Amino acid sequence: MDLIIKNGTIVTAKDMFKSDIGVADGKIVAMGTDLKDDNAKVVDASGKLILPGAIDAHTHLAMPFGGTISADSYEAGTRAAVCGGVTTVFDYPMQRKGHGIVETVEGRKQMAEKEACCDFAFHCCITDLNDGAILDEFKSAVDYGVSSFKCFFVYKKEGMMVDDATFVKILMKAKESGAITNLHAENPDMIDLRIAQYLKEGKTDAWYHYMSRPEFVAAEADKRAVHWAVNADAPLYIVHMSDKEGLEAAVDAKMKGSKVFIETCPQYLEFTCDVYKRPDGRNFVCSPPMKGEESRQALWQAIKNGAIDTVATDHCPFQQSEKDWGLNDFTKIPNGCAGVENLYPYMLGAATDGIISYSRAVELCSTNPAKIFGCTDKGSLAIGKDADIVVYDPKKDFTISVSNMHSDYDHTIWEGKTVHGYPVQTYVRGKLVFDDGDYVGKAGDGKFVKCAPVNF
Ligand code: DUC
Ligand code: ZN
Ligand code: ZN
Repeated sequence: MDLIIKNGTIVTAKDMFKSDIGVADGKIVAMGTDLKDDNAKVVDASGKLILPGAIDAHTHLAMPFGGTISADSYEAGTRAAVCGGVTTVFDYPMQRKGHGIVETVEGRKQMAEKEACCDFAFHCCITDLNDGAILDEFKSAVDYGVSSFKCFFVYKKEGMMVDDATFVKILMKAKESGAITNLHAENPDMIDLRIAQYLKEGKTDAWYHYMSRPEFVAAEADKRAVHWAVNADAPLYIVHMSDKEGLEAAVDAKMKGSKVFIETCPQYLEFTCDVYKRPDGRNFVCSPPMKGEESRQALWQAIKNGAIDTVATDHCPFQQSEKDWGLNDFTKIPNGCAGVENLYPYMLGAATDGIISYSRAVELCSTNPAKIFGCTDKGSLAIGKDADIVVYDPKKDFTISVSNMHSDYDHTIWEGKTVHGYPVQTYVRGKLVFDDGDYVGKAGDGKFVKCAPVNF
């Protein structure tokens, strides 16, 4: 063996137990007590929890958006990821009119192969069916290793929105091809109507970002998406769920047996729309925006009772100077916030605080995303799985600040937040990449994760 992590407590989505863990050639090869091998490096993890690396199922790295490019490259974003215990990210390449899926993803894959510090997979955003050719390509995309496609109900002017007919075609073809459809659900016409009204009235500060897309604007789209998925009998994954009414509709469909999966993000669990009243409110501008306290509570309830399937970040940071474009006009603020380094500490911190169990945090951040998106080698600590391992110290408190993060952005919405418990080591396929506060890996360590076809 190359590595033995001894005396720790293993956490799976189901239980926790004392065990050593042995690694060879990037895989977990042994679990049990008193593992020995004179050739192996031995790490004493007494008092620590041993977790599967998190899978952040939602990032936008180096994404052209809002008149600029998101501030974290594949290198910076994945460097930050491993320093927060994330060992795989799912990024979102954007297919455009006239271009194919594999062609689009291949370009991003080549960029990531050079830069990535953790493993990476892709969901491909579909913005145009190219007269049906894109639907015909779904099967080859799945064979290539991309088994999820994303649609936007918003971003009409940006040429990213799909209409209902296109959405239903994608839902059905994805199902037939062994893929799942992801959706960003907000109602674009209501947003445009409300923005126009607020700008006309001279209401231009960040609060009106929230006011132009409040709860009912997301809820209509959540319900419409669920309606079409139920009727098409096709799997649907709603990204960044933020509102109570939409959540309830999705949970209702799920309870009745439909394959509706729900993702939320730490920012919707931590903050409410009140952040948009702060002097730095523009820094919290992302879409969908944070909602009211009732929604925040409902999301936590669904985290606790099992109704939410995954927590991911929608990591899409922009620099302060870019956020400042919207000082006098909220529509000019590039949408997105940082989060990839905070995901696992935040959810595990909720476990340390007794709000959820460690197993539930692992299920939400690792085991479920692996299952839903066909990462067959990842998502749990078991013999034969990739040795993506996080050593977590439940006693180490950590106060988040831009100065102790490992991204390229220059501010964070998480500034000053203290989490109880923190990762102390991260291994990607057996290689130590984060050690006691320091990044110790190198760009290019990360590998493309070929996702298996998914069948629900
Ligand atoms: N929302 C964001 O805030 N940023 C990136 C894309 C998105 O849908
Ligand atoms: Zn989105
Ligand atoms: Zn997103």
